[in-house]
Order: sequence, then structure tokens, then C-alpha cells
Amino acid sequence: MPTPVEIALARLEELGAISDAPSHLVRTFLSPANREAAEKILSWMAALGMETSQAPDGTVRGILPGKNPSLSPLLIGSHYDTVIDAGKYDGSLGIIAALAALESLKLETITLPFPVHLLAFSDEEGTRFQTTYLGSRSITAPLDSETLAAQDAAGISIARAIATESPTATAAPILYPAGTPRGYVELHIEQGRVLEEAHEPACVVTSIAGQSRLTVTLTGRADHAGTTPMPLRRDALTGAAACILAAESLAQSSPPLVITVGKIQVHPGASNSIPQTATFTIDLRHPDDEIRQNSLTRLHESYLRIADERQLHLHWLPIQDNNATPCDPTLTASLLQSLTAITGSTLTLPSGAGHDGVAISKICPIAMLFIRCRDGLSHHPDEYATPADIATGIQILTHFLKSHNP
Ligand code: HGY
Ligand code: MN
Ligand code: MN
Repeated sequence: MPTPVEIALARLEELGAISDAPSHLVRTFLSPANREAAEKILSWMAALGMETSQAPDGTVRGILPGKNPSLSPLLIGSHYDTVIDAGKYDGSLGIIAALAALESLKLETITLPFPVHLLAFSDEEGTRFQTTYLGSRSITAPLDSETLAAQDAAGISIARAIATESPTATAAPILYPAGTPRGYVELHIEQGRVLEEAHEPACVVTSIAGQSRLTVTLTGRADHAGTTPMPLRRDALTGAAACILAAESLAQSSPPLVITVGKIQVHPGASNSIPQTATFTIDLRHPDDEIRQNSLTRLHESYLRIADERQLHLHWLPIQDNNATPCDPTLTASLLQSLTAITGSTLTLPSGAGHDGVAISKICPIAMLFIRCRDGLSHHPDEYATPADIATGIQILTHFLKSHNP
């Protein structure tokens, strides 16, 4: 009989092989692979004897009622969508480790006093619509009309995707009124290098950095590449290049500010036509919200100058803003006790990466457990966590579930 850890390692491979692309791992909101992954996770939850359901937006839930189903539930889980050319641990490990912890309790014939709701979210990364936390936001409140109107590259809105692509479009949404869950706990790879440098397998998280996501479009004039002298050009792409380098130098001059331009689209996109429009994404993060907002203002002002100098039109479109989110001190202290009990460590870290806890913190206390990942690499196919560290993470989570008193 394989152990819960062995089952977890096999499931990571299974889920990691479910992709929308033959050559690399990618699963986006309600895509065919996203839906196949949901079915797989539902089957694992059912095998554990959980009461399962799936919301219209793809969020998958398994419930273990516990000794007293009337007590407020503990939420655990993570996301099962990915970035493009992703690793197989970001998100998926949190779901699979939570399942393994619950399976370990079952092997010890332990029934928890309170209900546990295992949640698997269908879109944390925002790869398809650039918005983040669609699943975790949806369990706190219905998505607002502006979010539902957000469109993907094919012009399909989130509302239309849910109405036409969701296998459970008419199902009841999964919703928790504020204050009803006792807390939310997520295990995730660190996606950084601190644990590796500290030679520690795991730590708990103190807070999640704030992040701003926007789309910038510069519009100039398409023209002939061979007959248009340089002084007469209104080249949107060279304008975008100046903006992108301005973002880089702003971030380099003000650590720990980080700014990333991850995506750019050019029109008309012909090698012998001067670009008319250039649209690129901005991902700007800082642990301090005031500095993040000031940095956004400085960047916007520099873009207005660049557009003016180059006779370009600037469209600055904020997509989403998330403030820095502290983890709940009490729940985190309880998780820290389990970390220390299993590894002897008391290490805590802030998270530069965003996580579903940012959205869920609106309705209940949140806490996070990080486990080490090789070279801190993530959002990369070589993302990797050792079986030993995964086993330690599952042990800490199991210890926490057993020792967390209602
Ligand atoms: O972008 C992030 O920080 C997370 O991986 N969604
Ligand atoms: Mn990620
Ligand atoms: Mn993640």
C-alpha cells in the first residue's frame, strides 16, 4: 500500500502531465486541460470520501465534515491553473499536499473536530485574462461586472467563458460569507532562494507583497519601413522600448521594488511596417503599499513624458491592485508551532509572490507554509521540490491539522 507521500508524488506527475500544450505545461481558466485537471482532483477527493462539488468558475471543493459539522470549517488548498511553460509544483503541490495530510489523518483513524474544506482554484495566475485570484475571489463574493467583462486575447469575456465553457455553469457558486470559515491555510513552494540558503526545508509566511497589474498601449502611426525617414516616424514599439527600460531603471534604483514586463503585442507586426501600436503588461510589486502607489505614479508620469516626446498616444489601463496582505498572527503562530515541532525551525518569511490568501483574507484569517524549491526557480519547467521536503511539508500540515484546536 503506497504511503500518502508516495501517492502525492505520483499525483504531482499526473497533474503535471495535463496541459493545453503538447510541448510545455500550461493550464488556464476553464481551458480543456484546466477542466481535465478539475476532474482528476475531484476523483482524488471522492476517493478520500469527501463530499465533492465544482463551482461555475471551476473551483473544486471536497468536504470532510469532522466530528461536529456545525463548527466553522477550516479551508485548505491552492490553485490548479498555471503560467505558460510552468513548473508542476506552483499551486498543484498545495492541493496534493493537503489531500495527503487528510489521507494521513485517515490512516491514523483521526477525525478532526471541525469540518475541513479542501479548495482547488481554477485561476490564480491570471494567465488568460490578466486578472488574478478569480477562483479565490469568487468564494468571498460574486465577481464584479468589471471583472466579468475582462476579455482574453480572443475577445472572450470571463462571463462568456463561464457561461459557455464551464461544465458546471449552472451549478451553485461556492461562497463563504465573511467570518464563516475559521481560517485558510495553504502550502506552497517558496519560489525564492531563502530556504535553500538557510538550509531549511520549510518556513511560515508573515505577509504577501502588494502587487499592481496594468496594460499599457502606445499608439503611433504605421508607415513604410523603407521610405519613412527616422525623424518623421511615430514608432509605437521604440516608444514601448523606452517605457520598458524606464520601468527597469526605476525598479533597479528603488529595491525591493520589482517591475516586470512579461508580455508585449505589436500591430501590425510586419517586419517592413513601422509599428502603429504596442501593448505591454506591467507587474509592479512592493511590500509597502504607499511606496508601490508612489512608484506607479512616477512610472505613469515618465510614460506621459516619453509619449509626448515621441508624439505617441498613451493608454494606461490598471487591471488589478492588491494591497500587501499580512498573514493572521494567531493562525500563523499555530502553524509555526507545527513547523518547529517537525523541523525545529522558527523561520518566517514575507512572500514576494502573490497567493490566493490575498483574496481569502477578506473573509477569514490566513496562514501559509512555504517549502524549499531548487534554486528558488518557479514559473519555469525546471521548478522542483525534493520528495523529502514535500514529505516534511505534508508532515507539518498533518501536525497542524491534528493540533489546531477549534
Ligand atoms: O504572480 C504571482 O506572484 C503568483 O505566481 N500568481
Ligand atoms: Mn505562480
Ligand atoms: Mn502559486
